[in-house]
Amino acid sequence: MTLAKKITGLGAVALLSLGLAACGDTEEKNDSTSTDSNASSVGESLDYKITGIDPGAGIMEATERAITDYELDEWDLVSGSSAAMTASLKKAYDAEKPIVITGWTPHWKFTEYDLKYLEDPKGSYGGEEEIHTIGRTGLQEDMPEAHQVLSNFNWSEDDMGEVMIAIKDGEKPEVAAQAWVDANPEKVAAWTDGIEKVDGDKIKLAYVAWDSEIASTNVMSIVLTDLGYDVTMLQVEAGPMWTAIADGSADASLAGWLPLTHATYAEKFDGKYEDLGTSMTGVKIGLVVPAYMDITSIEDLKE
Ligand code: PBE
Repeated sequence: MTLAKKITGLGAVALLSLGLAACGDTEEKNDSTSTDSNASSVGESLDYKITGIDPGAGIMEATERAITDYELDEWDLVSGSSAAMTASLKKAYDAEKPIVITGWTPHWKFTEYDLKYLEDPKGSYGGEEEIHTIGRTGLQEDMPEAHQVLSNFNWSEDDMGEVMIAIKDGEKPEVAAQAWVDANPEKVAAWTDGIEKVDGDKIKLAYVAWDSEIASTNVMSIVLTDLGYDVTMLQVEAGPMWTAIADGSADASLAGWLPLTHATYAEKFDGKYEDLGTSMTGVKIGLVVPAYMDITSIEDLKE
């Protein structure tokens, strides 16, 4: 689109600011209001790259499936980490540039930025997901108290959000978790009431460095410590996390996303772990873009 053509579509105020900006800056910059203005499609403007997270995450597998389901042959899913993804998102968002990320709820990014899920008519990302607590076999026998607390554990998206946002704002995870525990004695009591204290028994919680699971695992670590446990938090990748529960090298994890996100892991280790129940319902995974992007469905990435 030429500059002249674009100006015809602009209002007086926009025209004025364009004129003013043109005095001090280059015309070229004025012409690129969002991103690569020469690109004719979202794909082109993004070099056909979806910004992913750690390779073992279930959302990565779901995204590969979406690429197949929607015949997005030109697109690549780029792996990285949760932290790298949010850094890329911030950079794109601040510049009002397009970006497509692998996103999930609950996550503070939806509080921080105006984002939307791309519609998924083919269901590559499933529907409503749940977060499950999983334990090694034999946990109930060996540590009945912890087993009970872990089975009781459930909280809301808002609860998790408080911890996640505090961490995002620079608080140390254990400090943010402690603040939540201190502020919510009745919720903690619902998980621990009637459970006897132990005397320094060692327990290992495996988790992946996803913002949601950093929050939950830090909270549970404090709750179990207060019950007398000697808690180790083991940060690993998703595959090793499920393996650690299955082979008993870790005792439990709060990071099982089911039925779809971790279906491959759950099937692979079927019978080798115990599902201790749901800590949160109505969670979700999918492709997420800034609200200012002019697309609504994964199908729109094909253009
Ligand atoms: N997540 C957060 C994980 C589960 C928790 C959606 C990034 C995943 O995709 O495996």
